[in-house]
Amino acid sequence: DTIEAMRVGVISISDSRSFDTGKEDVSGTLLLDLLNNSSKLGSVQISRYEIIPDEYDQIVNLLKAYISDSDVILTTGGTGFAPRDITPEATKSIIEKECPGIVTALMLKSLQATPFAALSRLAAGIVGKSLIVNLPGSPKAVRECFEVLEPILSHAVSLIK
Ligand code: MTE
Ligand code: CU1
Repeated sequence: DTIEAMRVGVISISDSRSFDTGKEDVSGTLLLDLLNNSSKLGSVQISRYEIIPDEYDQIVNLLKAYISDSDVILTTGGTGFAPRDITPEATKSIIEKECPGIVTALMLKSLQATPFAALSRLAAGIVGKSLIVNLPGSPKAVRECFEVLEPILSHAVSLIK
């Protein structure tokens, strides 16, 4: 597959984690940790990492900015049913090709872990040469979903490029 390092951007989307609440970004840092220590992913380079509130325009603008230097963009949070959860809508507004197989794989795995997985509306798609995947906000969900992505990401990236 790919010889160069896979460039991965991470966006943590959460009001409570972004405003100065003193709340740590556990899910975002866990995701960075999983990416940096994966034996299956091959060489990974974290291109960017940011924490932003559940604001539609901020999410869209940041996703657009990440596209230029990320092969994969992983978001965590804002996929649920709460009024301010709009990560999937912001993601869908810019994706050119939907990736329902990734969504199905994540949902299948997640539903095996908890029936509450049905409450995530996560999306996945391709924009230009970048793959965007939404993950739910909890560290547990991040861990479970990462297991699904780990074996497929480098092949996905090699096809997009
Ligand atoms: N998916 C997995 N794999 N594991 C989980 O524990 N939690 C669910 C769901 N998806 C969960 C999961 C719960 S409780 C919610 S409310 C939704 O994700 C939405 O989470 P979010 O709004 O933080 O994105
Ligand atoms: Cu929940």
